[in-house]
Amino acid sequence: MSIATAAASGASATERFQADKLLGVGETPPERVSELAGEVIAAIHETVRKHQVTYDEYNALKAWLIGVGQDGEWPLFLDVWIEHVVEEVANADRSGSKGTIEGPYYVPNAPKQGARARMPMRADEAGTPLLFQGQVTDLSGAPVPGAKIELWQADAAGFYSQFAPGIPEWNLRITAIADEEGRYWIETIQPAPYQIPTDGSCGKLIAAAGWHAWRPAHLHLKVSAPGRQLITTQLYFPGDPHNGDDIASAVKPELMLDVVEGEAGNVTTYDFVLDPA
Ligand code: MBD
Ligand code: FE
Repeated sequence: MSIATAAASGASATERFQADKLLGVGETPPERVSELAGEVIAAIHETVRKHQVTYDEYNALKAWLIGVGQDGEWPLFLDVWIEHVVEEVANADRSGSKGTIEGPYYVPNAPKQGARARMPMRADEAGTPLLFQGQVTDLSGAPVPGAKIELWQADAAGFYSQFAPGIPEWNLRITAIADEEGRYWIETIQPAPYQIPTDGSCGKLIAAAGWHAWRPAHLHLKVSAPGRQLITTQLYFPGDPHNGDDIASAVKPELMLDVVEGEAGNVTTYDFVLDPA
């Protein structure tokens, strides 16, 4: 049986990033590169002086940085510890739904369904059934017909398809198209909290620093429509022990779901408001 390893999921995340994210990225002007790289390097010098960093510590850092690359964990490291501030800056001017980080496990072009949809899942998929429903509107409250809702999530063991072994390719990944009133209903299951792999370099940093390795359970979304700004976000479940100390700092109060327990499973309603493009 194949088991989930940091190196395998890291390699997949690195390949995914190289395939999807580098197209159409323009060249950064040299003045900008010089300013940004120069300040980051100067901040490191400052830390070395302030804390009188030794050669042993410098070599430990060097070994760790090499290991992050060898494990393919740069996507994980950057999205857990850096992306939330990039998102904060990028989305500061929006008035519609709150965004948060994308993370390393998005895959474009998940199977398309209509407004009444069921996540691709295994016949015996574990986890509490969850009906995730809502409506997409614009800033004036007018429905956005045919809005595209991309939803991806971990399974009830905390693993993502295409990044952990033995899971069907599109498991718990979907592109749903809202109806004429911007409404959607997606049957899924409640995801489990996500633990940063303990056997890779990010896990080693976490252990060496005495931090915890957890993200609270979450749904990932990209919601979009022609003439509107795409929003990338996540939604969280009340009562999760890590809602208050997400290692990726990606929880916001506006992103907390209200989950109602029913006979056939749980139901949650979340409406999205899209900013104009
Ligand atoms: C995840 O599931 C995630 O969403 C982020 C941001 C980082 C690591 C794992
Ligand atoms: Fe995630």
